[in-house]
Amino acid sequence: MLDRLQSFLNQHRRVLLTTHENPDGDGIGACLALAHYLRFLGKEPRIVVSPSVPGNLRWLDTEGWIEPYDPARVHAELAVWPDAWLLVDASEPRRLGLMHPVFEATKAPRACLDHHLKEAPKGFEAEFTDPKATASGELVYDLAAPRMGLPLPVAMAEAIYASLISDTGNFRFSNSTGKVHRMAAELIEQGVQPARSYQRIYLQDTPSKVKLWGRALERMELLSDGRFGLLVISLEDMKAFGATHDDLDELVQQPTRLASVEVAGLLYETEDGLIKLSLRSKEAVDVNAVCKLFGGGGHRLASGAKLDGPMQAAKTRVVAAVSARLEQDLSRIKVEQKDVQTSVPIPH
Ligand SMILES: [Mn+2]
Repeated sequence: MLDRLQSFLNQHRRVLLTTHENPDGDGIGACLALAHYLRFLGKEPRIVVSPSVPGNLRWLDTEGWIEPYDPARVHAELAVWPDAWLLVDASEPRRLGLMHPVFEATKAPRACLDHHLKEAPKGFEAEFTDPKATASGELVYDLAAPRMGLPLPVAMAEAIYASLISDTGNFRFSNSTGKVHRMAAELIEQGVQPARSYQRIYLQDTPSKVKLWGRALERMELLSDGRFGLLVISLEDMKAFGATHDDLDELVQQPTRLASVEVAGLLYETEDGLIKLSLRSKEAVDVNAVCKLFGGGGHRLASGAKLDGPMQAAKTRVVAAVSARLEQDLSRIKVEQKDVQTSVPIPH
């Protein structure tokens, strides 16, 4: 796959890198690392994201590569500038959000680089996906490190490290593979300072964010005998605290702090009247299957979808779907455990 990606890059000079709307640390880190690599190859990289780069990731952009998407003025030429598009950390064109129309209007070949578990990507001339990878940044490292030779420039190593910590929850999630840890070790040897990266990416909250989280947690609902912890945020809540979309990052994880919770959920209202759903599972429950019911997707333990409003109707559908999936997956585990117990001879 990486050889195919390399030959795709070889064929184009002006490469437009972008990621899904409301970019995260993996999308941004992988785009920046790719930009470093493309410059090394003598190419002309450009990164445009919608709506903009989150404040806690801005320090990674040491070259000032990232442009916030502006459909009206600055980016009128975007359909014609690139020789190729590369959508990073997503494999569904609609995830470009506001940039989707210009993506559809371009004549340049379009490709995606992604690690999400989805059906085969549609709407691209080329696709580079590997669901075994933990982060898009991991794929960029595998591509660039052997071809550039170590050490990588520190800013590039920091961008890849940001990808890894973003998609592993700072090496807490089940996708924190041995390979990811070995990669992190190599990046540290190339100049990454883990405490510095952690502080700059994670310890950047604003009072409005902490207060919004407080409101959400205060109203948390414990459903399905305490196994489903659900948080709900309305547009009114967002306005009351002057909060932004970035302030919701990682909020969905919070109910999993409770011992009883197997599935954590966040429902929040967006300006366009849709309800966004995020689900996280500790281990046993396949929340990707739930999100697929609503036309969304992601990973088995972390997934999302968009539902029609109003909130109460969306919530009813989500609660029913999650509780059904909880029953199904937890009863299967009980059966498996029983099988194990009866098949193992009890020593005397
Ligand atoms: Mn990712």
